[in-house]
Amino acid sequence: MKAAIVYGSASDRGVMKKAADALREFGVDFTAHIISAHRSPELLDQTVKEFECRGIEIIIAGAGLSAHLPGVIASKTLIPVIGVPISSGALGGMDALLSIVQMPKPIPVATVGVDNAANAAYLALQILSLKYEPLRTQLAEYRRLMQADFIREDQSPDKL
Ligand code: RP5
Repeated sequence: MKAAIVYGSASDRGVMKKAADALREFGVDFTAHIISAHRSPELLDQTVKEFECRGIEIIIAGAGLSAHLPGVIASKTLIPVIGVPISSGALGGMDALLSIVQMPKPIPVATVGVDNAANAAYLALQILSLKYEPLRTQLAEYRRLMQADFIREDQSPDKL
């Protein structure tokens, strides 16, 4: 199982670490790259080609502001791209959210909520689990425990 995490600036690291943590928790190998669609376009081109050669199966791409990174990656490959809008800048991530989610057909980017890099990883894990049975079992157990914790801890009426 191979994933790649790409983000547009070192200033995105804190958000994107949440994706890395979730992939690690489930034992999925990944590489991480800081690349900008605007500031280092040639490096982006080269890196996407390397993803294809290395058999990368899913890409998580995070960016803020005009946030073209996930869409430009998606335009260069058939590997599915999950986009993470990042709340850098004056518009609090609304700019990045609209930029990432409003891709023209037939070049989709599956978009998660602003700064929700963990959800990007969980979606990546679910997609990978279609192919990798042990991962499917791990995810099912994770959901079962999460549900049990939620019912035990959060639903107690005496917590008012
Ligand atoms: C985007 O611009 C990056 O993804 C980052 O969220 C934002 C600001 O980048 P820096 O100016 O902090 O490098 O391309």
